Amino acid sequence: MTENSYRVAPPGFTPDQWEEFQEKGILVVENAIPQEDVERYIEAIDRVAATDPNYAPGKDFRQPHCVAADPVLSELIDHPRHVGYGYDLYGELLKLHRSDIFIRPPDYKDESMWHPDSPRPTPYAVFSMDLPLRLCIGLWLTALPHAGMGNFIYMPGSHRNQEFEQYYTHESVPGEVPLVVPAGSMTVMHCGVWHRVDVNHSDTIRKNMFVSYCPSWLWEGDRRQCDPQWIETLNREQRIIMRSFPTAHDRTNPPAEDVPLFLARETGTDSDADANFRIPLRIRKRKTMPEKLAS
Ligand SMILES: O=C(O)CCC(=O)C(=O)O
Repeated sequence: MTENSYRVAPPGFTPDQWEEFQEKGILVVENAIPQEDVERYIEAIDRVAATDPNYAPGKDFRQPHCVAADPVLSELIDHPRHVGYGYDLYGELLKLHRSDIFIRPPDYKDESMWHPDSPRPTPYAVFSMDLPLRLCIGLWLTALPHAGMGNFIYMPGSHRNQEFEQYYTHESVPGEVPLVVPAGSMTVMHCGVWHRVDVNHSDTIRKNMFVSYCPSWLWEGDRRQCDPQWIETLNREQRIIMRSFPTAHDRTNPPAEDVPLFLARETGTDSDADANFRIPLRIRKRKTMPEKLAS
């Protein structure tokens, strides 16, 4: 494969977004998803739910590893609308950590209490204070014009705290923000942001998806290995980002054919300008976006 046949990394954080993300731990991008995609994703969610023996209409539903559950959802693995945010943080070792469908029906009682994303007893922040080791993209497919609709509720700036007085309660906290957004909005969230889920007193069924990314050496959150036949259906970047490896060693040392994942956005090349070109591409260091900003 020649360099030209690799894809350039899709856009990620703008400088303003990166500043806001560092301050609040979350970005809310309204109208990020076109209406036709909102409709396609809702149809796919409904197809997946309809064939799941655990789904009952009117009941709460969560489907992990949803990118493998329907071909329309597989496109979320490397979707240019959001994959660049993950690539900015995890660079050439980007991996899809987990993907979930959520259906929060009327009368949903906030089972999801205040928490940051796992792990909890020894959070990732113990090791990585500034950069999240998980980045969660939220795709909000139902209009949420007010609170009390099973909204996602978060505490801006809380990604800097490993303790939270209301942890594992449903208590309302001064400063909390219920996500009130039009259908087709996207969130980009640091895994350390404390959040909970609101009750749903409306007659609207809230449907959304989470697609999370991490470095490839971190354990994936919703699978061990992927079905090889499903992997065959994916494009090159999707296959790489799923990181479905036969050996644990591959997690830290991906095979040569998986490098580069993407070409650099700024230069269209597979290496940093100041790289050590004596080193084989497979193991040549490449900077992530925060490293580039710092250098
Ligand atoms: O249903 C939701 O909005 C979020 C669920 C949740 O808190 C989580 O998966 O960590």
